[in-house]
Amino acid sequence: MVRDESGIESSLPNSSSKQLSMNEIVHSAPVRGRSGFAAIVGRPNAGKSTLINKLVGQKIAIVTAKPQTTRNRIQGIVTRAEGQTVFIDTPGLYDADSALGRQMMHEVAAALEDIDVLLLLVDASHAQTHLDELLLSKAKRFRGKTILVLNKVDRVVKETLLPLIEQFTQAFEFAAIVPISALKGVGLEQLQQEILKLLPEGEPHFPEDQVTDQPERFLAAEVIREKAIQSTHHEVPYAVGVHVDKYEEKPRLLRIEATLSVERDSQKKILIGHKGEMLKKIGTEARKELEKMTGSKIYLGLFVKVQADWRENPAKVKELDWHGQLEALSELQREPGDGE
Ligand SMILES: Nc1nc2c(ncn2[C@@H]2O[C@H](COP(=O)(O)OP(=O)(O)OP(=O)(O)O)[C@@H](O)[C@H]2O)c(=O)[nH]1
Ligand SMILES: [Mg+2]
Repeated sequence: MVRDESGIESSLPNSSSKQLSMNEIVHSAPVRGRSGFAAIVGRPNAGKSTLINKLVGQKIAIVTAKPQTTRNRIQGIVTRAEGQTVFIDTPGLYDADSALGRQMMHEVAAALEDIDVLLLLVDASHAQTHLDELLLSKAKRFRGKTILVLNKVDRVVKETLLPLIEQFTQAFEFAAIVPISALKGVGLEQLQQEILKLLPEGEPHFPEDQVTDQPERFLAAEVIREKAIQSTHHEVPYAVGVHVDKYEEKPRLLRIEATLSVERDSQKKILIGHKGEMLKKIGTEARKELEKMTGSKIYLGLFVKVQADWRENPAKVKELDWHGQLEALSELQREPGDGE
């Protein structure tokens, strides 16, 4: 399962974690695998989170049929004999129209910093009359190599795939073009091989059993948000923000309390539902999934509150960003009893 130690520490390179004795230094040949970072960038709903989950082999990012599901960048770490690839899932690219949207696009920009390979993920099953210039501009501005990944080929016939490949080939010099189905797991081995070829030689950045930089309490918030998105319609899915207030690991019980924020009273009513049925459904679905993921018995308490127009408020948007929350938590843990 996802490691739940301080995400800050676990996101540090592990190269100094083991002290070698002189004997080992003399006798063991250095392991020179490949190691680096690959960001997955694409339009909303293209299948970026589905892909990262499939590559990692477990769920670290939530997936829904509705666009704009992912709001923060998340790393998914894949370690194999040939090397380690750190994949970065990102929010889908769109013309941001709110403080939340701008924060999401900032997450994409942050994911592109210091990476080795850019993966442009395109939904090949989506009819495209003209080339996606916003997407291509990311590749044009990126200084490293870009791989074009054509997803959802399980839904596409060859006759539509070939002209699409031709169109992209004319527009940009990709290091490789790889058709895949993230959902069915088709083409993923070829994709991993193409990425590994482009990564520099080096030691892994993370321990080999680590799969993500996202601590469990934030994955819990995301799973709750996934169930809320899947259960609601119209503007409600986009207006929901989830904050975990309490995450207590007792010997036989994991106690989670979380608040779902919406922007209006009408949305609160929908989320709670008739006699509380909607909130109960969301809670039961989230609890069952989290119990499977953690292997623990879970008590899940959910609350709903209205924070008017929170998506337009940069400070409120920041509160829901888990990278920022993590920094605040580690500050809190450092303060008492540090003696410094
Ligand atoms: N048929 C098919 N559906 C897919 C494939 N990959 C993803 N999907 C579906 O596409 C929808 C969106 O998938 P996500 O993984 O959430 O897409 P995303 O790019 O992360 O979306 P945002 O986070 O909103 O940017 C879901 O319903 C997935 O099941 C695929 O290879 N084939
Ligand atoms: Mg996503």
